[in-house]
Amino acid sequence: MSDLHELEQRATVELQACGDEPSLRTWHTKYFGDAGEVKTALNGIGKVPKEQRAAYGKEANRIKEVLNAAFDAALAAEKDRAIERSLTADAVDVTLPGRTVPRGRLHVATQTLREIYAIFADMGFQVYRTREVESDENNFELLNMPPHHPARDMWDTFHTTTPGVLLRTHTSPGQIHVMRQSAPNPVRVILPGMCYRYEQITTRSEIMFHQVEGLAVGEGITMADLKGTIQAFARRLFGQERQIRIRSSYFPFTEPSIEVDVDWPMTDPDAVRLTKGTGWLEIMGAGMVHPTVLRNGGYDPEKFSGFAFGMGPQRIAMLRYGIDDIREFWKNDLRFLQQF
Ligand code: FA5
Repeated sequence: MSDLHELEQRATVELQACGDEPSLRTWHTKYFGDAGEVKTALNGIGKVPKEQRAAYGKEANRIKEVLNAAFDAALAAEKDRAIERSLTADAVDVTLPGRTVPRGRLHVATQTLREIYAIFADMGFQVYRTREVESDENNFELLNMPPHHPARDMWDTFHTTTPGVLLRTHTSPGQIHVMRQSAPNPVRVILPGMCYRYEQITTRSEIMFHQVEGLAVGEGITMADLKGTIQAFARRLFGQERQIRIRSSYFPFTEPSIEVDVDWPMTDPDAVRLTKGTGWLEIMGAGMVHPTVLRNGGYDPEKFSGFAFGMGPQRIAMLRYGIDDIREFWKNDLRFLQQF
């Protein structure tokens, strides 16, 4: 019994002397570890004379409870003190004004693309994405431009080291992908994405630029549907007052082919430069899908017809905001980007 009381006293004094968490842990191992003194004392009950065993056991258990509770309390108090110490040592000055995070925004090209998606979504067009690295076959041949076709001169591009694999010059090869996935069901999609051309960079032409292709294939689709769709689109994007002009044109993959211009009021000081003095600016090429292309896409041209268009959102943004140089789009000059 006296050994037990000596143990209790010694353990209590040592516990009070512990000044941090590691010393508390060491104390705990010393008394409560596998070979700890409290455990040893409890195990020693067998050596106690039989008549004292009950009292010894009771006392040993009481001491175990008391020391355990004292340890828990000391550990909790030490943790509180540690928090207190860290708060005063690394004090945060809550009165300091916060650092402002510069607010980003969508690129003007992305904003224009999203406006275009929204307008066509209202007209029931789905957005369909296709690859930027294309085969010569999809970019040219299946669009009715076999090797050596003179129209290929309009669309020179960057070729990869793999023969027949190139960066697409327009979004039109997407037409082939969509048709082959959908035939013989009707389709009504737009295909936005980046295009690449090996050409002279000027204020109006870049070597990489976006296009938004449109394609509708079904039974009984006519030029009137194409005209109506383009007109509705232009009204939404440019407002009721703007006029559009449809000119005949040529593309190997549409027949007949057209180009669409938007009027640019000559009262605007930028008009002469942007429209080369004509008062009109081209925004897209379009036409009725050529029977050969329909066939390449898996549709019977006797039964199905369709229209397609391809527009340049950068040119559209230039028109709307009076951006006088297409090179601004990829310069990443914040003074330009922050205006939109
Ligand atoms: C084409 O690329 C045809 N694939 C369009 C088409 C699709 C016709 C479906 C018929 C049916 P074009 O080369 O004209 O056509 O380009 C279409 C539009 O892309 C142009 O009106 C212009 O807005 C934009 N664009 C063309 N080249 C550039 C360039 N270098 N930089 C910026 N925009 C360009």
